[in-house]
Amino acid sequence: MLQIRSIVLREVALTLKEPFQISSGTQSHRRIPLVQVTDVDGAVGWGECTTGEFPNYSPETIDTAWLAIRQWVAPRVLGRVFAGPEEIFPVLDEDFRGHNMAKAAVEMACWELAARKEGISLSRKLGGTRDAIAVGISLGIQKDPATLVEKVRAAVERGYRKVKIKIKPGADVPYLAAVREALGPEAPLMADANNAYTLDDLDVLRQLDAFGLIMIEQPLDWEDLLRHVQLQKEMKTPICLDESITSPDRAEDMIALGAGRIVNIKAGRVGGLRQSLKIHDICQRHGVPVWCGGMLESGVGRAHNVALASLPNFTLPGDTSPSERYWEKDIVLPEWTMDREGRMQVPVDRPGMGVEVDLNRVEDLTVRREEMGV
Ligand code: OSB
Ligand code: MG
Repeated sequence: MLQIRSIVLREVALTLKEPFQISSGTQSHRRIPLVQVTDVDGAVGWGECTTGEFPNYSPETIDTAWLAIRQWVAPRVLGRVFAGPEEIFPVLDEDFRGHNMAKAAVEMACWELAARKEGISLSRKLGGTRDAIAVGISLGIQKDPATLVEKVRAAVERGYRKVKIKIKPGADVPYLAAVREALGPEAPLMADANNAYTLDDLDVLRQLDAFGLIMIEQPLDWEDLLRHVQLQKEMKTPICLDESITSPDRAEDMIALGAGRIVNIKAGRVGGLRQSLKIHDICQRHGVPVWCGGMLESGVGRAHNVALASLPNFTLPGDTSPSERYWEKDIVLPEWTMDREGRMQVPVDRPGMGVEVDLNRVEDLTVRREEMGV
């Protein structure tokens, strides 16, 4: 049984070690909403809202999520008796469109609480089977190909199992050509366009086939499956969808239509862990591999990603880099680490998310706080 008594929403301000540029914008700082839920027995769970500051990735932002949690999400969850966290999403879904990241932040905190209370890891609560996960890195757009080559080289030397390179028109073919040339045919590379192309760019996109990429992520518009179908027919490189997959139905559509061959699962984007598990299962049934995306999360969101990535059909390395890739100091203890072979341990022997929130540090970094309770 799960009954939440209070929800504390905090916005923490963190500075990235280096600015992160994607085709639709650059971030150097992160404003991160954290959710702390407490149940009627005093048990606690943590979640992170993966919204950005601007609506350039999805329509949601930090501020719309804050409003949605206060106005619509919290009132549906507080005080209500659920058999378990899997019952939360359906309640949040009823006559309540969109706001997936706001819904997910609270839903995920409840999963964490439930796992902690049962004394099992979040990984095992979700059906995870791995003790360690293979880790990739996502590199932002760089000022020139030479700079990118050095970043990719350093990432491969550090042990990352997959290097994702952000691309956009004007920073694509010569950049990827330089990297492939310098790192050789075996380097595990992929590209992510964050919707930057249209079918008018077919010539450029077809040239990407020459680079032996593991996949190209979200080349076309986020609401567009049909043009991805057309593009996948024209390209050898598997298309992976990120922004387009907002629900289990969209994943089914992708598979049925042939709009892509791989799915990037981000729990925030799809409304939480229940929806993520459904997408995982659908893809597994169809032989479609999935991997865990990232949204430059703090150690809290990362914990959820690590747990999710421990499920069996997460067969490709995720954007689940260790804390040191993003922050001088993370907000959890211990921090997330990766060995020289690009492996991250899943904390299966610790209850819940397996790390503790550094509350003093969180208080220091908090710029806004709101408590909701029954
Ligand atoms: O498209 O995967 C993306 C970050 C912000 C917005 C969109 C994306 C990303 C990343 C970051 O690629 C991956 C990470 O968290 O390391
Ligand atoms: Mg992406």
